[in-house]
Amino acid sequence: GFPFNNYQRLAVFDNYLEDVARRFPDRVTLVNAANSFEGRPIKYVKISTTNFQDRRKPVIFIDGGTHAREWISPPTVAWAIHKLVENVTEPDLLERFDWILLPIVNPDGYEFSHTNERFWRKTRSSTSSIFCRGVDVNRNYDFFWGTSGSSSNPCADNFAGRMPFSEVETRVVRDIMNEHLSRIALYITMHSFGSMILYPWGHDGSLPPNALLLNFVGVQMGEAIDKVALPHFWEYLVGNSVNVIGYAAAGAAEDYAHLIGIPFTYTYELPGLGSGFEAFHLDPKYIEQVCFETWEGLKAGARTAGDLF
Ligand code: 0X9
Ligand code: ZN
Repeated sequence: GFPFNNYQRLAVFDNYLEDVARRFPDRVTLVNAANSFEGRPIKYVKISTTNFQDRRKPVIFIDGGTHAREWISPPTVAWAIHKLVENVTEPDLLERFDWILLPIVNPDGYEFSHTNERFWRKTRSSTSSIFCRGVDVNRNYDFFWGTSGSSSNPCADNFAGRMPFSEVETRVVRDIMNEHLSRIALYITMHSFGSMILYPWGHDGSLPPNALLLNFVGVQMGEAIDKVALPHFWEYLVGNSVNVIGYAAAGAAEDYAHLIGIPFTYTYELPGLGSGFEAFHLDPKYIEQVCFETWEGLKAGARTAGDLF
């Protein structure tokens, strides 16, 4: 199984996806979506107990590792794979849904945060500056691109890129959304930190027409997590992105997903302890707990969104 006792390099995630695909061929399909800027394969799995190609069931799509330094994110996606394939305790989740699980959207940045700069956030693509690399994937979607909370300076951590979808990493997520658009009931992108569940619109804080339902599903998820969370973790806050996190940011994944028609779309800000950059580095002794409690949220989200879809 996957080693949840410590943070792992990209190769461990890649090997895990390959391993489960090999061991459970009737349930898991491994996809090598594209190569990152530096040539690393961006891998994801499709999980279905019937036949993914039948297109009969609603899809739950979860990604992680968009921001390189948010190391607690990828293991929560690996945990979901583990619970749907290796350690199935709730078969209804497989009977009702097909799943798409993409643990590391930004493999170049993730590796760079291990080898060079622990708090690297962006991709590693070349820019118009010879000194600065990388684009913020969560500013690179075509949703009010380049407006609030974004920079046109390639040296900034929130650089939106030279145009929408300039990054292959962003395009991989976009293409998954579009390929399965009509049946994706729930899209969640895993970030850290802050113990928050955020929903659209994140560029200006206005609310989409289904905000009441977005909030309802969000609260179900937050409460499911809080029920099993450690006492010294913060309680989850659920609400509109701008309202809850306190700043507007255009070009983000959950907004783009909702714009193109996915009804339930959220950014999770997973727990962090401490302040400033150190909060991105949650003590590895908490990885299992965060994975476990986050899975409670995901299950509640899938079931509630599934009922409403
Ligand atoms: O700023 C972000 O991209 C996210 N926070 S993080 O600290 N993980 O970088 C929040 C994104 C919230 N969603 C929208 N603004 N739509
Ligand atoms: Zn993030």
